[in-house]
Amino acid sequence: MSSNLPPLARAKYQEYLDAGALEERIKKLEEFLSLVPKHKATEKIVALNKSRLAKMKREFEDRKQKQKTTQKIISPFSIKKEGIQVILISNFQTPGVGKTSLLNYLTGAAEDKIGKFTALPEIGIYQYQKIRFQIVEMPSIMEGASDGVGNGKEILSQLRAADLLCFCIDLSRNIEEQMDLLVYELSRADIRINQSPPPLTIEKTGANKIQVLYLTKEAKDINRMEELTEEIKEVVYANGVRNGIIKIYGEITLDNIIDVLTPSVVYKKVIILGTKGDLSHTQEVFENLKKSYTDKFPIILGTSFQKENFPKEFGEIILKFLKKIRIYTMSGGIVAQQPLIMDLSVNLSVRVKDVAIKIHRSFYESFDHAIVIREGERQKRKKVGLDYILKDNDIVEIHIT
Ligand SMILES: Nc1nc2c(ncn2[C@@H]2O[C@H](COP(=O)(O)OP(=O)(O)OP(=O)(O)O)[C@@H](O)[C@H]2O)c(=O)[nH]1
Ligand SMILES: [Mg+2]
Repeated sequence: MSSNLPPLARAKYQEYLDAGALEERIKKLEEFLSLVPKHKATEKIVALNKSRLAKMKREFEDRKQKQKTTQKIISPFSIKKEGIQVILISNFQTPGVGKTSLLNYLTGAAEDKIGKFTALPEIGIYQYQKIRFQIVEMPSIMEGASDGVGNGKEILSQLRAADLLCFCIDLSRNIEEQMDLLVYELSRADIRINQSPPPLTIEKTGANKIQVLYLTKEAKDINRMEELTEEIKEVVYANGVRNGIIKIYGEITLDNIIDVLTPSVVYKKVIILGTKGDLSHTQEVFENLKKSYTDKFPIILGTSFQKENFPKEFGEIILKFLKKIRIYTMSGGIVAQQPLIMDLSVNLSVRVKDVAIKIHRSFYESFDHAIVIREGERQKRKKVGLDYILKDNDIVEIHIT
């Protein structure tokens, strides 16, 4: 153990080494990590032990899963997804931030529940241009939620399945306290906020060694590459991987490696909604909220349900942020009322091919050509092939042979 560590951390490490049961070992190692100061000299120790921790947690989850398979009960916190799922969440220590008010404003589904404590999820459907958004108010989460306090595990597990999360922050109260708790508990539940999955893959192989390959110009430009390669190998090894190829496509950190090795990590889009913007001094607080959090949260909105001040184009904001586009299919000259929602984030573009497959594979297999109608273009109507790149609001008619 390095002499860079404070005595308390060293003592905790010893407790970890002495601990018997897996759960106890996990706990001690987590406590150890929280006691290690974060700087250059401790970076590697932290990464190595995080990797060990991830491995132990995986083993622990596997064991639990095996025990559970026989006794499956449906949790009241688990919501079946319908349309684009948007979850409203807040900090229990700041009650009544206005989630039910927001749910009711968008969906009309909770008039008589405003001002009452929400203990179980409330659901409503918000329609925006024929697109269905399922708005779910989750009970607020408290300190220790990620350890299961206050149904925390069930709530966080539903958050992991959502398309979008809205942190609802009361602007008339301490915003740091509210933000800190949400960010902390989500991070402990392996929910990464507004991050893309890291540009790397880890494949297990038969060969008895760990190989690290830098495959793009950006990856090759990483400075201190040799040192990093050694560190990556150690971290991967500590995670129990003895042979494999690590392919790197861009700039990465050791934490990214651990994330890829941790199957429970999910990447979620999160926006912040400041509420009660009608109360005094909230304008100033809202400005602070924006200033402190824009780096990590590109969308921060100020709202007031008292004054019915809320973006009319909320659906539009969500679609853009989630990189989703609308495609209207046409058949025999009749345009469908409801658009198909296509995901731009997967391949960075949506092609006629993707739409054909989404409608039905047979449209792709027997494809002949497609007609695309696009408003505002000089040539409004075009005959195109499978690889044609589509834009938001395009109308597409697929012809088969
Ligand atoms: N001044 C003001 N009060 C609001 C606003 N939005 C909600 N409130 C009030 O805040 C109280 C709590 O609102 P709820 O919508 O029930 O809050 P919640 O977040 O659902 O609360 P929990 O479910 O208990 O977590 C109610 O009395 C609302 O009328 C607002 O924009 N301005
Ligand atoms: Mg509520």
